[in-house]
Amino acid sequence: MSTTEVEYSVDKPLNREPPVKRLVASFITPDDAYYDRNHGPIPHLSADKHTVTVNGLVSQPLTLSIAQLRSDFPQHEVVCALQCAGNRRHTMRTLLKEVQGIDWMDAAVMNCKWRGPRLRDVLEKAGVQKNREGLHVAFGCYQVKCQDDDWFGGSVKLERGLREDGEVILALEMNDKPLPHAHGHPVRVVIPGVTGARWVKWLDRITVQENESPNYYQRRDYKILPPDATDSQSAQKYWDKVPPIMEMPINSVVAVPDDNETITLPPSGKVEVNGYAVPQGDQGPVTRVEVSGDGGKTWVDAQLEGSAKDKKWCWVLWRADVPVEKGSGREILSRATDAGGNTQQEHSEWNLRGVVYNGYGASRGLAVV
Ligand SMILES: Nc1nc2c(c(=O)[nH]1)N[C@H]1C(S)=C(S)[C@@H](COP(=O)(O)O)O[C@H]1N2
Ligand SMILES: [Mo]
Repeated sequence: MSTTEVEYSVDKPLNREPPVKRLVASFITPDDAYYDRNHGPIPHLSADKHTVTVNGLVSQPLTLSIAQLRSDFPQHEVVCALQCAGNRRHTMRTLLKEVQGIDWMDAAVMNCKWRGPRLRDVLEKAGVQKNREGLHVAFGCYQVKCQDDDWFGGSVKLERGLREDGEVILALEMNDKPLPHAHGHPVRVVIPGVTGARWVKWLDRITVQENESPNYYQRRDYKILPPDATDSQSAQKYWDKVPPIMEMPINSVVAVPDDNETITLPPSGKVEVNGYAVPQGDQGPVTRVEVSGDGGKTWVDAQLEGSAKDKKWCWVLWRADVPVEKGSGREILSRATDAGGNTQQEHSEWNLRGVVYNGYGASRGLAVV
């Protein structure tokens, strides 16, 4: 571990997002528009030397090389959105009340093609226990220390990890190339529909166990605390009681125009608006996006672009021509609905860590001239 070459540090990890306009320019997010979210340094691991150990409640513990992960199992491809639970925290903080955490705007999300063996095939090979009820599958990375723990880990219910239509994979490739170092090279977990914190990068351990991952980022972070947890002290009593965030909610954002822009109104009286929308957990795809230029009094249906309509786990990019009156302080809102019938509400409830904000998408402070 001490010999691993690393970039950045425990004290100053790499955390950044692209401009949201650049993000919505492409259905598959290109490598120069990936967001980065790290709780520690980025290790540079060798695909020739790295191994993943599979242990715990399995009859045949395994240690697999990257070559084995590639050649001993069918490779599965899935296109899906990866989102940090802190995406849109800035909106919760400015619209509702101050929260704790990095000031993510609307772009801590990406939509990529991932490829690698299915978790279920790897666990079957390890002889996963037949009575699966109540068990968890935990993912670990012991390569580098993190800010609040000595390692990084997360878990999901074993049933979720094994579901045939759940499409959980151990990704070796992202957008047809080996994973970049910053995004988990040589292997990371991909769990479509589930929050990014469980998509462990630089994966080196998979454990079938009776309890959730004991890691800090499963037990003491990435939870929606109730509103009376108003500071770190009043939060204490809730950490053990509140479940970890798993499935991400229905969401959308307005990317173009961006906040505080000046727009010249075309003769049509309508402004061209673009954004993205993501479905809730496994209830995709997004089936409808509505947009309002008058504070929610009237809504127009957006066109959902490209091939996303039938893709369950993806985001959709959308566009609409929306009537807006001239003046300052104008606002454009968006509201998404998915195949499961989930629809965004105007606001979501405040929580101390500012996670999972999914009120209406919005661009505010527009000057329409
Ligand atoms: N080993 C490890 N895996 C990790 C993290 C981390 O800090 N260390 N961050 C998690 C979080 S909180 C998110 S949102 C995603 C971010 O993935 P990305 O940096 O590829 O965008 O990775 C997850 N996997
Ligand atoms: Mo995250």
